[in-house]
Amino acid sequence: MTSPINPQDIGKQKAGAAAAELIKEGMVIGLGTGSTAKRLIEALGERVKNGLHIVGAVPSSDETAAYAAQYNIPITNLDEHPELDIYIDGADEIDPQLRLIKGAGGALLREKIVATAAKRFVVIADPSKKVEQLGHKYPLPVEVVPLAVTPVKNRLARLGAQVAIRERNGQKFYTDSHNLVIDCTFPEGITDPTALDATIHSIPGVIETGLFINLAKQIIIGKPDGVEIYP
Ligand code: ABF
Repeated sequence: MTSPINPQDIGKQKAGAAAAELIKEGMVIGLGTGSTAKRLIEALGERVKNGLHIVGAVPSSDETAAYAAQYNIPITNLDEHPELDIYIDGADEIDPQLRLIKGAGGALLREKIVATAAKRFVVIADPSKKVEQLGHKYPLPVEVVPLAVTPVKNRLARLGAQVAIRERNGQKFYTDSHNLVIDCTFPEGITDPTALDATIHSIPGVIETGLFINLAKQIIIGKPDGVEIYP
């Protein structure tokens, strides 16, 4: 297990550990992606080692699948279990209405599919993720079919976004589903997330956006001295 070295990391660990306690015997769960989700997996792994039996976990990325396997968490999929008891994942930004920007890790499509398959979606985060308005700290990722990336990029720019095709190590970044990601920065922030999401979804070639609206039911914010839970 990674040792927490700063208050933010300790907060992630507290949030992950608190969320692991929500997982009960016999559940089918969804596991998120990112460093906070890794703290959840570690805490859940400890509970599994101590005898907790879960039916299975649907991972939201290949990286999470591999990490969960290291902790002997049984992996399943949405064909075996199309309905999940709970999905727990991190976020990049969380607004007061529990709307989220996700996808800095590039797993937005699978994250949204797994989140919508769950009866309950709980977000885990450190306090830096709370914002008054979405879009000021992180760009909005848009997952796009590679064939359509240039026309979609131009359309997104016409919506007022500063656009960049995501790269990693100097190469185009491909998602687990073999698509590209366009990161969109809106200089004024995102004033109407619902309308923007609908507009972007109407562009042919767009697969998914990192806006998660009306999906999160609860937020667990971890701090060095404990957790805050909303609502
Ligand atoms: C996933 O991991 C993503 O949707 C989000 O981009 C990121 C959060 O990562 P971390 O917990 O490392 O801040 O949840």
